[in-house]
Amino acid sequence: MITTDLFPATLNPSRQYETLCAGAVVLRGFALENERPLLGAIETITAQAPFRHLITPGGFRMSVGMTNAGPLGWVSDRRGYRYDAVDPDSGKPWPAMPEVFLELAGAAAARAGFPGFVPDACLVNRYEPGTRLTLHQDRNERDFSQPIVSVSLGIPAVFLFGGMQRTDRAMRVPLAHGDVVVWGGPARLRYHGVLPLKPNHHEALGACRINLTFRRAG
Ligand code: MD6
Ligand code: FE
Repeated sequence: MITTDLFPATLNPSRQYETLCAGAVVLRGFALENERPLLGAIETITAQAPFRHLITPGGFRMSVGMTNAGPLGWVSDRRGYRYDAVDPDSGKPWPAMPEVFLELAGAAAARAGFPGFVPDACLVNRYEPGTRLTLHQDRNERDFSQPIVSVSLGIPAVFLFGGMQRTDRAMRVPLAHGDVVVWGGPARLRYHGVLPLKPNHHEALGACRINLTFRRAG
């Protein structure tokens, strides 16, 4: 093989598609083509439904800032985790799912072997240096046969990718601007999280990482 060092990672065909385990892949740079429209759509969403720090059922303030787009939004409070059609801060429906989000999520899922994915929820997460997400499973969705598509933008992060038990040893997967992780089938309920972000700067987003997580929730 002569491809290894001739191209940047995002252009190198041999590195575009990385399998983490059965059902989970990283598509390097998959979102770069749509960078401008994606960032524009995030501005539109956060103007209507600003990032906020949710309270966990146990009473802790999450360090990740969150908001949503689409028919359903993921929320947490003292009563638990759930999906809701209404933004509890405004009392209004969440901002519409942008067309560029639907296209990107559907294309990434298809590339990973999950054709026909039409998300009804996009959780928008904002991380600043020091922010982390502890190991968890995504299990508030109705249908675990549907995958999850996760888009990383802005400063890099290390994604923790564990097993079916919280105590299983976790892989460390570095994620950069434009990388997309798709997650489904036998991997759908694996524990995962994000290590505390290191101080850094991104030309488009400053000292911030934004993660878009697409689900079929309802
Ligand atoms: C994040 N992601 O990357 C948080 N969940 O900021 C998640 O919690 C996540 O990336 C399920 C599948 C992929 C993910
Ligand atoms: Fe998750």
